[in-house]
Amino acid sequence: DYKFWKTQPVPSLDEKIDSEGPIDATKTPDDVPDQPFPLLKDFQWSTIDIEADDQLEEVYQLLYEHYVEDEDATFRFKYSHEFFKWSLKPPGWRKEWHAGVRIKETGKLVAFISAVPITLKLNKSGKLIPSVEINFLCIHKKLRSKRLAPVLIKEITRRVNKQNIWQALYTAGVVLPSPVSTCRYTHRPINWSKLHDVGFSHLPANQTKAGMVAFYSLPNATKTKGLRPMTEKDLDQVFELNKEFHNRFELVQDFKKEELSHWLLGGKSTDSDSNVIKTFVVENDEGKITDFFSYYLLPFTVLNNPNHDELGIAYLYYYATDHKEDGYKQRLGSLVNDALITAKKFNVDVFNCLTSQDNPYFIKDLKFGSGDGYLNYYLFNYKTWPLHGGIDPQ
Ligand code: YNC
Ligand code: MG
Repeated sequence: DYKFWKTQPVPSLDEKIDSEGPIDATKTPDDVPDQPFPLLKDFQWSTIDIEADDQLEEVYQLLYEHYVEDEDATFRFKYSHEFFKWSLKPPGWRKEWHAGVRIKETGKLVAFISAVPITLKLNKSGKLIPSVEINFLCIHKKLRSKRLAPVLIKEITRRVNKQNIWQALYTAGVVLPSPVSTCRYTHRPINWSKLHDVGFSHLPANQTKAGMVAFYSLPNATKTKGLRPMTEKDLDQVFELNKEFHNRFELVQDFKKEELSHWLLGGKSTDSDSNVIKTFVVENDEGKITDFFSYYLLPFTVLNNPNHDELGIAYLYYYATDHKEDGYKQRLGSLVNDALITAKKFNVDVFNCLTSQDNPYFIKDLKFGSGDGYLNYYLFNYKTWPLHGGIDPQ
């Protein structure tokens, strides 16, 4: 019955939305308590300095052991140090927004939650909303169901409010009051044999393993003329292309140029040598960037398997094209097919995408199959009509 969420500025599940805007009355940072929310006596707050390797390693260990798993506990997300630096240190990041809880006596890190700054844009109203994105909420398995999560959420809210920010975006597999959109995960096997070995993909009746491998095989060379990895020099053009393209969608992140650089090039200033984020552009004969696509790499730990301990996974991220109307859907499809091909080089076993953006246009053709997982998108302290998109492709 959402004892905690009922007390928060979010629409209830049965609420009819008839207006857009903040839910809470306007406040100022001075209205917000200076002191952290109290914890039970054996615990203490600890701001994590992720620029210190040993502290980053503590977050890594906590999430490695205790973060999101699939329903059967066969796989768990495996974030790397580099991934954390990419996702927790975008331009404008703040140290106090990486909040941990430690056991007083031993100093052991047992819980974590993070916020990073983003600007949301609602294209219907044109509103720009200074916000944060909340991620990596994690509590040690032995401390579950003790109502610690609400304390973490209230404390990160306090720290964000102190900076005069009152809205947040977050996603979760669980249903809470109330999703602004829900997307489904889809999966495109790259290395079907391995996916089958670890129990991720099943052999359909009337099929052979060799047949499945053949069905999913991809050429070695990409098809789009002028395709190459993005570099910092492409940033101005990619920025404009992305901005224009994002007008298609109802809720987007409004990027400053240096933010886009961070999210697409991984904070590397000279070239795109990040191991986490891969971005490719298409340059035509006149030197114009006509398209780009990107994906990030986030493996799964395979739990309890004698032959494999890791699964390579790519997630489709941002893309844009200047192709319009007739050629549009086809162009998207061939770009993403090239994304699949480039991903083979990075030991990707499965390529994932959500039913967000215009992904439903190519999901079936490119042999993505619907998964069991859904991802719910939430806004904190902001009411808006349910968004379109996130259509189920099957
Ligand atoms: C969840 N994922 O409903 P009610 S996603 C939010 N997001 O509250 P307890 C969640 N709330 O129903 P546990 C949640 N999961 O009574 C549960 N809840 O109102 C709610 N898993 O607390 C739940 N990471 O401490 C209930 O539960 C209350 O010990 C129960 O801890 C939960 O990062 C959790 O899936 C998820 O580590 C920490 O199970 C734990 O079970 C765990 O008794 C594995 O909590 C890892 C995992 C979640 C990944 C994520 C986004 C989080 C968003 C949080 C909300 C942010 C709001 C905006 C704040 C900033 C505002 C500004 C400005
Ligand atoms: Mg708890």
